[in-house]
Amino acid sequence: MAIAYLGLGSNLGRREDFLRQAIEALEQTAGRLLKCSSFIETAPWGYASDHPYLNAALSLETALTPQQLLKATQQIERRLGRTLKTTGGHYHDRVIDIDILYYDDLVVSEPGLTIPHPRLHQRRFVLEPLCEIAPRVIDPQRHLTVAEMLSRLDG
Ligand code: PH2
Ligand code: MG
Ligand code: MG
Repeated sequence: MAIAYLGLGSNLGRREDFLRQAIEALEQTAGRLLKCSSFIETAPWGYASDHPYLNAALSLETALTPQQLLKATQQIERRLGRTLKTTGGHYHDRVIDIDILYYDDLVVSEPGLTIPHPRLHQRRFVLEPLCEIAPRVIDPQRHLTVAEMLSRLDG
């Protein structure tokens, strides 16, 4: 069994419902929910949009490999109605986004799957909810805790 940390986001439609449905689907197909953060409202980051996000982070105990977990998250995104994929750093509004942030202390770099999530340390909308549930988890690439990375964003 591994422990995976996931980041969730929605900025279209009934955002809270989409997050709840994604969490329920993850419990059914990906593993046992250990902790879930509160849902926090955040401004769109990295692109211009009139639609604010709800973001959350959770931890799962999972028997899936990282690749299987990625497939499971993509299936749930499609099932909830996600259409556009991010291409070349161009973001789109979306009903649901599920990103793998950490998978134990594994470092994975392959086409379509990078763990830890490559931009996690720059993103308050990821670090803030993650810090609620896992302040002392250590980033295996940066050798900093989640709380340290969040405080470095502050100043
Ligand atoms: N996700 C993005 C791009 N920008 N901004 C916020 N506030 N929340 C997100 O989840 C988010 C974003 C790409 O996945
Ligand atoms: Mg994302
Ligand atoms: Mg994504």
